[in-house]
Amino acid sequence: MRLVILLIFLIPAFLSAQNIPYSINEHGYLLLEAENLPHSNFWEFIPVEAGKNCTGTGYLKYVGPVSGSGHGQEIDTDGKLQGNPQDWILIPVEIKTPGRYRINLRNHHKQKDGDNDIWVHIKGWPLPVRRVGDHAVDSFQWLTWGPEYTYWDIEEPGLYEFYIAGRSHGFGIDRIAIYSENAPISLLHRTAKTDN
Ligand SMILES: [Ca+2]
Repeated sequence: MRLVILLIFLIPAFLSAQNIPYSINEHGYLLLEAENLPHSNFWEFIPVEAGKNCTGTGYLKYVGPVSGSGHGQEIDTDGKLQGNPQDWILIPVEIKTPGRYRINLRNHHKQKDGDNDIWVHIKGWPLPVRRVGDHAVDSFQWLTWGPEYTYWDIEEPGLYEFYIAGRSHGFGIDRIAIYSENAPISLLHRTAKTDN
């Protein structure tokens, strides 16, 4: 009986720790709070502060090693700057409708430059890996550069493991959007309760 009671408590905890495949909704997008995803200790959970325009319970800030060195490395043609896959934020997504997919990050950082970018890619997808970023200071907003030239033309339905790999210290991720190019972006942004 004790074992049964123990399992009743442990099974939900076990399941919630799994990174199960996510689905693209009927409008063509997926929206996640970054802090709900499994992450290594290269990512620090920062709880939401009163008055801050952050959604969910907070955000994840990258505190791991710095990779790449500034301008001239908008792309990683060798795929060697993403570090260990165990430190990536992984988002497994079931894609049912082929098409062009993009990723956007509602982010936070404190400098105009130096802590303002990050790598995004799909596991096993051909190189290069591209970096995306933002120039806003101490605010929560979607990326200001990167999504326009970072996309994946997915031709076959299946499971695709999108990932985010740290690049600069202090880059925080509040929300993650993965969406079909055909998804109405205005609808995507309205779903954030305090969006900008
Ligand atoms: Ca969040």
